[in-house]
Amino acid sequence: MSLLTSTPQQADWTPWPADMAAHYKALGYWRGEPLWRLLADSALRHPGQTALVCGARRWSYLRLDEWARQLAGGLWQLGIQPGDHVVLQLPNVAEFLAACFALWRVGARPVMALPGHRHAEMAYFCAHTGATAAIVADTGPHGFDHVAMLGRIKAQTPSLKHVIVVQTHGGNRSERDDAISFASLAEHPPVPASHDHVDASTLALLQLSGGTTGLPKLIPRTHDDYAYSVRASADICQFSTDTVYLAVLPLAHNFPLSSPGTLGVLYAGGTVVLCQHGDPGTVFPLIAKEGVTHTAVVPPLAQAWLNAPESVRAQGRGLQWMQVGGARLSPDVAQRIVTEMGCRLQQVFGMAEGLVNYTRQDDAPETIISTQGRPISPDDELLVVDDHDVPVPNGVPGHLLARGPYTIRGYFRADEHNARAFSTDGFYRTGDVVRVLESGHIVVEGRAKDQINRGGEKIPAQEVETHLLAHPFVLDAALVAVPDQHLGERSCAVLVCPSDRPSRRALVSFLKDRGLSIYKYPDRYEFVDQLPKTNVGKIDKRALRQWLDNTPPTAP
Ligand code: OOB
Repeated sequence: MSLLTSTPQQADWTPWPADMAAHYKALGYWRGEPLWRLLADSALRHPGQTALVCGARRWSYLRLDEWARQLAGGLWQLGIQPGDHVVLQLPNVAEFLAACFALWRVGARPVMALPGHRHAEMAYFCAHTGATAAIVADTGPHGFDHVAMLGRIKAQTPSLKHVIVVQTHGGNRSERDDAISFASLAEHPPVPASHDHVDASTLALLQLSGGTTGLPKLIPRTHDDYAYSVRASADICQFSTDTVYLAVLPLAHNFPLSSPGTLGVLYAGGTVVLCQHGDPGTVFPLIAKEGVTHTAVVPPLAQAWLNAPESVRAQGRGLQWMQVGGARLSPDVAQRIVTEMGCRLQQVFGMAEGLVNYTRQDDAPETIISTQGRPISPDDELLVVDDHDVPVPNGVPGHLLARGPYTIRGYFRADEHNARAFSTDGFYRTGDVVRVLESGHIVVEGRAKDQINRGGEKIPAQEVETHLLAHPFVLDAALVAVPDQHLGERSCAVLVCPSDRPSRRALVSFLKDRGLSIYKYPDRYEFVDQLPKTNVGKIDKRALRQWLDNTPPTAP
C-alpha cells in the first residue's frame, strides 16, 4: 500500500517561503511528523491510560489508536486517497476524533464543518474542495436529516462519491440511503502501525474562517504547523497525563481541537471527556463523575455556568482551569470566574488562521483578568498598524497583523481574497483592533472586520446580506452587531423593502429554504426607507449601530 501524499499545488494554498520554512525546521517547530503521530506516540508511551470518554464508551490509548488504524484501512479500501478532502460534520462524539486520525493516517484532509452548517455551506465546502467523501451524523439534535442533505449535495457534486454515516441515534438509515456505515469501516485490517509516509509539510486539514465576505473561506493547515501549535500549547498550559479535559465546544473549532484542546490532551497522554450539551445540569455532574480538571468555553457559556445554582456548581469543585476565548471576556465576568468558580482562569485569544495567545499560569492576577494573553511562539511576529499600515507605538490601539510558524500565508483556493487578507510580506490581517502592552500581552479593543461575534460564533455580514438581498422584496440589506448582555453581540438585519415588508416568519423561512445555517439567521429585523451611506458610497454600519442603540426593537 502506498501512502505517499500528493505534492502541494501552488494554486491551492500558499506555502511559507523556503527560508522561513528552513528556520522553523531548524528551531524544531516543524518536526516532519504527521498529526496521527500525536496519538500513536502516546499509545506507545501510555497504552493502558484512558484516552477518550464518550458517554458510557471509553477507549484506552492503545484501543483508540487501533480503531483509527482499522478505520484508515476501511477508508483506504473505499478508495480514499492521499490528498483527498473529506468533509467532516459530526457532533462531539468519539467518531469525530477517530475519523480525524484515520484520515490523517491515509494522508486525507478533513474539512472541519460545524454541526450547524446547512446545505448552502456544506454544498460549497464539497464543491470548492472537490471532496470525495463526507462523514456526517444520521440525525442532528433537532431531528435534522444530515444524510438527506448530503444525498442532495452528492447528486450535484460529481467529485463526492461517498456519504459515510455515524449512527448517533441508533437508527439504521445508512442502508436505506445508499450511504456507508462508519462502523463498518472499522471491519478492516488496520494500516501498519509503523508507516510514516505522510509528508508532514502537506495539508492536514481545512479549518473554516469566520469570514466577512460572501462565502466562508477555507484555512489550509499543514501537519507540521498544526502539530507545532498543539505541542507548544500543551506545554504552555502544562497538560500532562493527569489532565482530564472536558470538550464541550464543537470539536471542529480550532479552540477545543488544538488550543491545546483534544489534540493537546492526546499528545500529553491525558483524558478527553466529550460532552454534547453545555447546560450546567449536564456539565457539572460530568465534571464530578470523570474528575475533569480542564475545560475550554466561550464567554456566554462561562456566564451560564456562573449563574447556575450553587448546589449544581458545587459538583464542579474539581475543575482546576477554565480557558475562556473566542470572544471578548469582560473583566467583571473574568473576576467572577476566579472568585465564584473556585478554579483558575486562562484567557485565550486565537484564530483558526493560526495565531493563538494565552495568559500564562504565572501571570499577575490583574494580567489574567484584563488581557487576552501573549503569543505561543517566540517566532510569532505581530504588527499593530494604523489605517495606512504604519506601525503604532505599544499601548496604542491598531489593526493586528500576524505572521509565524503556524499562521497561514493564504486561504485555500482564494487568490483574489488573499490579496486583501494578507500583506505583501505575508502577514495575515486579522481584522482585530488590539493594543499591545510593554509586557507583550494583548488587549483586544474591537474589530474592524465586517463580522458579528455571536458569543464566539462568527457570522460574516456580507454572506447573510447576500442571502437577504435575494428576497424579491428586499432592495437593500445590512447586517450589524447589536450589544447583548448574554452573548456579547447579536445580529440585526436592517432592510429596505419599498413595496412590501416581509414578516419575520417569511424571512426565516426564506433563509431556511436557501440552506443557510441557523446560527446565521438574524436575531432582529428592522426596516428603513434607506440605508445610511459613507461618502464613498459604502453602507455606514457605524451610523446604523448608533441608530440601533437608540431604537427599541420592532415587535416581530
Ligand atoms: C477562535 O477562532 P475563530 O477563527 O473562530 O475566530 C477568530 C476571531 C478573532 O480574530 C477575534 O475576532 C475573535 O475571534 N476572538 C476574540 C477572542 N478569541 C477570539 N475576541 C476577543 N477576545 C478573545 N479572547 O475564536 C479561537 C481559536 C483558537 C483559540 C481560541 C479562539
